[in-house]
This record gives sequence, structure tokens and C-alpha cells, in this order.
Amino acid sequence: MKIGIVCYPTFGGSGVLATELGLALSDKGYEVHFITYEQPVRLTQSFHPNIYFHEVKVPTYPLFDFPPYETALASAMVNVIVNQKLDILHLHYAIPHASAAYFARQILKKTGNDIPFITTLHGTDITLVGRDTTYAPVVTFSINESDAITAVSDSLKEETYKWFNIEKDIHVIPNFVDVKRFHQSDKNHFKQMLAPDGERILVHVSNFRSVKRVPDVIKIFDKVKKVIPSKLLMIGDGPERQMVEDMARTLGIYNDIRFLGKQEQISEILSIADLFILPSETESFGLSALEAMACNVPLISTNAGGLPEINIHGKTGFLSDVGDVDSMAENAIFILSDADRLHHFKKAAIAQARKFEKQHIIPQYEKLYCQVITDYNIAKNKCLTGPSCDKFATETHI
Ligand code: GMT
Repeated sequence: MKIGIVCYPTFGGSGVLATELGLALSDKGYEVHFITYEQPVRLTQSFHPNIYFHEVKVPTYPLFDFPPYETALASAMVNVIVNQKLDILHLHYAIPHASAAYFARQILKKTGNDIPFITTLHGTDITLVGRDTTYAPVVTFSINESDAITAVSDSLKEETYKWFNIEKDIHVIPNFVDVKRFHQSDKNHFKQMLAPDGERILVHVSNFRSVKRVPDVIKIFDKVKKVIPSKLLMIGDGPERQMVEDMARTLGIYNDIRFLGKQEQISEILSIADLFILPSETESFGLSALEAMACNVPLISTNAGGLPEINIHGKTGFLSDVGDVDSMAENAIFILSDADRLHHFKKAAIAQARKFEKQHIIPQYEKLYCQVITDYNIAKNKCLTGPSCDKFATETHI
């Protein structure tokens, strides 16, 4: 089967998940074609013979205050689908990928080269950006035009039904983690450097946007540090980084915090962490937290969105109301203040992460691809000889 994946190529969770999915599918022998404006971050780390990258170029012109990415993307989809003979297109993040796919399909229908497309909703495409009236009509229409819709958590599915008039079933396929890559490795020399007196290490990873409530991370750390000798690692970059760096200076705790910026080898950093802090305002899933849990790191988070679906209160960490930094700091201190307790939470975190191992989740996407291709071709009144679904259908009895 030949699968086209359309995503944002950046450090954001949707792009990361899309890339990890493409890598996992290519390992299983599928041919995967990424269509986006830059090489996705996690693709750059090694060469994969089944993976192709098609760069969407958006030529500029003095007339364009806003170069039309969606038009360039739809054209790229048309070209790749026809030339590479793709069987299915999988869009990650609704805006503008689903509407561009709809447009591409209208073009392809003229020549009978149209293929089905699946839209995976990731979070802010629904909870923040998508429901803005600027985008909502187009988002609603193009989600409904998708041949299948998936959401990364039950919570996101509910939010989608709440905010949009969706006429179809939404399949929940949770995010996953590759535990072969995300696991605790021995990085004691690194820990020694950052926490020379055996301090506890807290970590936060995000895009430093306001939805992440990064100032709350600093407030929590300030409270924890007063009770437990500790250090904080801040990974990622974004609009609020300067503000929180200034805040840390004002509080006099800057020297105990390392702002590491965007990092590719996240699992090495997570390997030395004792606690992951995620005080988000909304979070459809929290992929960064799952990756931390896979590296034995318990989680202090809010109870927003899909976080209660991965963070089990009192077991893998604790959940608090959004903005309740006192509760989050108290919970952090509770976990960190006793070595045996910390050990228990770490064990529970990794056990929970294993439930989201990629081998449990990838087959759900494979099954959906085959179902969608089969249904689409039946509807088009075509025979099923094209894509390699027959083989898969026999193996999985669908
Ligand atoms: O968290 C972000 O702002 C990035 C965003 C994205 O679309 O790249 O992440 C969303 O998708 C991730 C992967 O499915 C989820 O793990 C995140 O929870 C979700 N972010 C939000 O809902 C805020």
C-alpha cells in the first residue's frame, strides 16, 4: 500500500506523531510519501528506503501578502497522488490539510484518479484555531468530506462533536510511543553535570505557547525548590520563552533552570528526569508527556482535555485543576520527597506508557486504511485489484 502523509513538519505534537507513524509504517513495508513544506523534524535522523519526502514550494510574488500555501499543497497532492500512484492520503491536523485534500480530490475526480483521505484531529485544530469563526465553516465541511475521521483521545472526539456539526463517526486512535527509542538510558554523567549535588530534576517540554501555561511551570518549580533541592530543564521554544526567562530571573531561580531550546534527542534528556510538568490549559492528549512516561518519568499535569486518559491520578502522577499551581507543587513535593514513592511512580509511569506502545496502535491505522480504501473503491464501483489491501484483509480478517 502507498500512503501519503500530510503534516506540519515542526516540533509540534501532530507533526511528530505523523512522522512516527510514517516511520512505523515504512518499517512494516508500506511505501510512505510525506507531503509538506519542510523535511519533518524526526525524519532527519536517519535514511529510510521506503520513505519519500515531497516538498511543497510556495512561490512568492509581490502581490501576495499571504502566499497561498493551501493552493500549493493541493497541487502537490494532485501531483504526488498521480505520479506515485498513492492509495490513500492521511492528513494530520485539519487546517488547511483537509480542505486542500478536498480540493485535490475534486481535481482528481475529473480523471478518475481520486483516492480516499483520512483526517486525524490533533487538538488545537479543534479546540483553539478550528472553532474560530474565521475557519469553522471550512473546517466543518472538510472534516465531513473526509472518508474517515480519527481523534487522538476520547476527550478530543467529544470536543469535536461539541463544537462542529460532524455527521460521521469519529474513531479514537490514541497517540503512541516507540519504547525502543523512548526508554531510560544511562546518562549519569549528564545528570552529574546538571545536578552535581544529587538534586531532583524536573522537565517541561513544549512550544512555549500560552495554551501550555509555561509561567505555571516556573511558579511550580519555585515552590518545589523551596522544599526540595532541584533543577528544572525547559525544552522547546516559542512566543513565551523570553517572558518566562525574565520571570525566572525576577524570582531569583534562573541559575537553577536550563533553557535548552529545541532538542532532537529528547529521550536522552528525559533519561535523567524525575518529574515531568505539564500545566496546560487544554491538551487533547499530551504526546510529550507520554514520551516522558516511557522514559520512567511520572507526570504532574492539569486535568484538561485528554490528560486524564494518560495520567492516572495518584499512580502515574497527579492531576490538578488548570492554574492550581499550589496543588501541582504539593503533588510534586509529595512524589519527590520519598525515594521509594518516587520509584513506585516511575514504575507506574512506564507501565502506563507501555499500553500506548506503537505495536498496539499502528494496526488500528492499518485496519482503518484498508477499510476506507475498500469502501471507497466499492463506492466508485471499481474492482479491488489495485492496492495491496487484499493481502492485509486476509491477514487481519477484515
Ligand atoms: O500542543 C501543541 O500546541 C501542538 C499540537 C500540534 O498539533 O502539533 O499538539 C496537539 O497534538 C498532539 C499530538 O496529537 C497532542 O499530543 C497535543 O496534546 C495537542 N495539543 C493540544 O491539544 C494543545
